[in-house]
Amino acid sequence: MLGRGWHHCLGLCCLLCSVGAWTYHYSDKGDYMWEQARNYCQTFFTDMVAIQNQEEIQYLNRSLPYHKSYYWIGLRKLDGVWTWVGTRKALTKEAENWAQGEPNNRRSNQDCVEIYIRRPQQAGKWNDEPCTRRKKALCYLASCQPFSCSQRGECVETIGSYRCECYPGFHGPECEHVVQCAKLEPQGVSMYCSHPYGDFSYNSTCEFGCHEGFERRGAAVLRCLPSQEWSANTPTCTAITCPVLSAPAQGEMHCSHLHGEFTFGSTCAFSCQKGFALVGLQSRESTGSWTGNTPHCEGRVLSMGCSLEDPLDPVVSTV
Ligand SMILES: *[C@@H]1O[C@H](CO)[C@@H](O)[C@H](O)[C@H]1NC(C)=O
Ligand SMILES: *[C@@H]1O[C@H](CO)[C@@H](O)[C@H](O)[C@H]1NC(C)=O
Ligand SMILES: [Ca+2]
Repeated sequence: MLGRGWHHCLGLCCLLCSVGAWTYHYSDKGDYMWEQARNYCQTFFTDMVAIQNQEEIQYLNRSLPYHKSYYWIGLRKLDGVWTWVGTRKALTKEAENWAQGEPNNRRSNQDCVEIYIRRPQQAGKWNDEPCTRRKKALCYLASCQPFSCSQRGECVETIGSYRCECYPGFHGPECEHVVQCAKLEPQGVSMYCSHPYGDFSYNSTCEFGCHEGFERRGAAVLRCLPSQEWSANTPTCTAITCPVLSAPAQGEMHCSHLHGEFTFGSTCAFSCQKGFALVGLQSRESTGSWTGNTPHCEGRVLSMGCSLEDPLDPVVSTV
């Protein structure tokens, strides 16, 4: 179930192995004092074994050969406290696995811990021993490697293997997948996106802009969140509105609205009733604001010479 097995190892020693998993190893050539044993483990493997649970103890007891001086583990007394040397964490009451009557600290110099492998009594239990005794080094090699979990999650060692705790935005056994957000295809809005992990994926950011004469309604920047949602709704661009114009007195106004009533792109043309002359611009345009001023209509007085400004549009004098 744990995927462990015996394998041929091309190492210094033939060892307990398993593939793609946390593996146990021991020094089959020599016996070492505790410090030397730790050094051996750290040199050739990851560190000395830190016993995690009964299952692990049973596994070691079942798999390792009997050795009369037994095996060192990575537990030792530091400032009077039993400490797992790999993590520097104190031994908890629940994790204790002492043999009967241990730790007895006989002759007050028993600061290191051995595990009784295949001992006729108390097999799998611990005993405190002087650190200068010579025993086999019991080491483990971590399954987690620097590139495990695609470097997008925490790699957590387990007995037979490892598991990935992916950072937000990533998923999959090796955190190989990235969260996808909906593809953005805004209309009439200019968009510039950067995609650090893939198109419209986690942490993609899109900036929005509007064409001249238009203004943005909504967020300027959207980010794809771990929840697969965008951080805000897509903004829209609306034509800038201008003040409403009205026809001059005695005149008329005809407007064309490209994008909306009296907005950017609107054009208004002015004319006067018969008998009145337009003074000022014939049309005004919205380029975000209105060009010019509204013209006005002036009553036209016909002189004796009757010089008509517009011969095609004779003006009847009201005078
Ligand atoms: C340890 O191994 C011995 C010998 O194989 C066995 O008799 C004993 O039950 C085992 N103890 C534990 C705790 O696994
Ligand atoms: C995602 O973006 C946020 C905000 O810019 C940043 O703090 C975070 O480190 C990024 N995460 C990854 C995994 O790139
Ligand atoms: Ca003891």
